[in-house]
Amino acid sequence: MQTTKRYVSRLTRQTLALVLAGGRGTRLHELTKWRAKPAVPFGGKFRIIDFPLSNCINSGIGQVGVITQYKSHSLIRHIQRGWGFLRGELDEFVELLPAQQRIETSWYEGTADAVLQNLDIIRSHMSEYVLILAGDHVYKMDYGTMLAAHVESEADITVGCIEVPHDEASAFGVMSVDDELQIIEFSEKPSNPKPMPGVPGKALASMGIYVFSTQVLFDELMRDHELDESSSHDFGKDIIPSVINRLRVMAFPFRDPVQNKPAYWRDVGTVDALWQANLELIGISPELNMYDSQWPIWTYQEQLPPAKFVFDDETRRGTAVDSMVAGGCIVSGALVRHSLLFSQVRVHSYSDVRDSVIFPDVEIGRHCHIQKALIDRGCRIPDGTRIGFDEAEDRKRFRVSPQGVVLITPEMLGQDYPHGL
Ligand code: ADQ
Ligand code: ADP
Repeated sequence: MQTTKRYVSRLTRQTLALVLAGGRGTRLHELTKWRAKPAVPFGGKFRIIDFPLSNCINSGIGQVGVITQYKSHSLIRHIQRGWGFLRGELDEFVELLPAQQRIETSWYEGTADAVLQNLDIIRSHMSEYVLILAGDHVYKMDYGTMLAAHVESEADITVGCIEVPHDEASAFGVMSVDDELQIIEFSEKPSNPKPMPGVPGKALASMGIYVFSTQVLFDELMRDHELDESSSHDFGKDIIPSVINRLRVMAFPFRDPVQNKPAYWRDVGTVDALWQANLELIGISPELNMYDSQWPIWTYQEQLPPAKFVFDDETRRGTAVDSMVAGGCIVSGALVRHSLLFSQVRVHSYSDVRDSVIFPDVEIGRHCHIQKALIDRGCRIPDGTRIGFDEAEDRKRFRVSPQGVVLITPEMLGQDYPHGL
């Protein structure tokens, strides 16, 4: 494959990326009551959408539109504040494309409709390729290699794919491919997913990311639009299954080029998955390396002082171990173990926090004992609170996930959500 740097950078410059960031992500329950899933905090100082956006910038794709719809306030604020550093004079931008009834009076229906409603904007960019991305997955991917594969294989559409455990496959679009990697079958969220030939425990899942040659995208969106009632106007449900017999639709397996295995890719769509993916980061050598200077994850960050640990002679505490602690945190007279503290978290004397993920601006009072919790932004945990020790007690006030993670939001504590959630 012709993946010389110059060749790939010519392709990335001819590409417009559209990040679909309008979905709610209902399986995150109260965490997405007031924010879209792509705006959910991740990794101590990021939000989920920073991953696909950083992938675009690091891949050399400077023209990016973010299509928003559901509860987009915090997402819009984050992007306006954090992603304005691109150089407009070099035609680099992250542009917000809110649902705005551009074509008809309806709001966005499915994902394809969300793109269709921005057709005139896409047309005005005159790019050769359009890369459609989901805004709600955590991964580091060079889209340049996917674009190169699209061009080399003379595809009309290329779908990013990854191997997933067979018993989880019915949550995805599942495909079968021929020797050349052309997709010959595609079913969206099948109840009986087909295993990969020769690999019974795995299925080949769509990552929900697509390269379209621009004219193909226009033609297919218009064709789908005309179907009206018989289509839900969704890429996974309608467009991809309807084109595989007519067009050349190729699969692009997302693999780790160094370790030659399926790459790190997480749909942190449930409370358990979100808690676990965050805590994995504090392991000794996590699969997702955020300390990689070759592939920085960009974000909006406030100017904050360093984390502070105040040792208290009486409690003999004031530390965090086996943990990650973001800027602006103060742990005073307390012990934090195997936990991830986002920015500006305060943990007060005599308290003990373990196996927990604490979102920004949380205050944990004195004499609190907290384990296996996910605490949402802005919660003020009253002195003496115990969480994670008595499931029946926890269930009365909070949400307990199938794997026993206790989710706590300001509303559950009778408190207001902070501004800029
Ligand atoms: P799902 O993840 O179920 O399946 P969907 O809920 O449509 O697909 O979300 C895809 C992306 O679009 C998300 O980033 C979401 O935020 C966004 N989105 C959803 N509705 C939107 C709207 N109306 N406006 C703007 N953005 C919107 C898809 C594919 C599967 C594939 C999985 C991989 O359909 O084939 O396997 O992604 O996770
Ligand atoms: P406790 O954790 O025992 O309830 P405090 O809330 O008073 O006690 O905080 C303990 C320590 O945290 C303080 O002595 C101080 O060193 C530090 N601290 C608290 N707030 C700030 C602040 N705004 N700036 C700098 N340090 C602070």
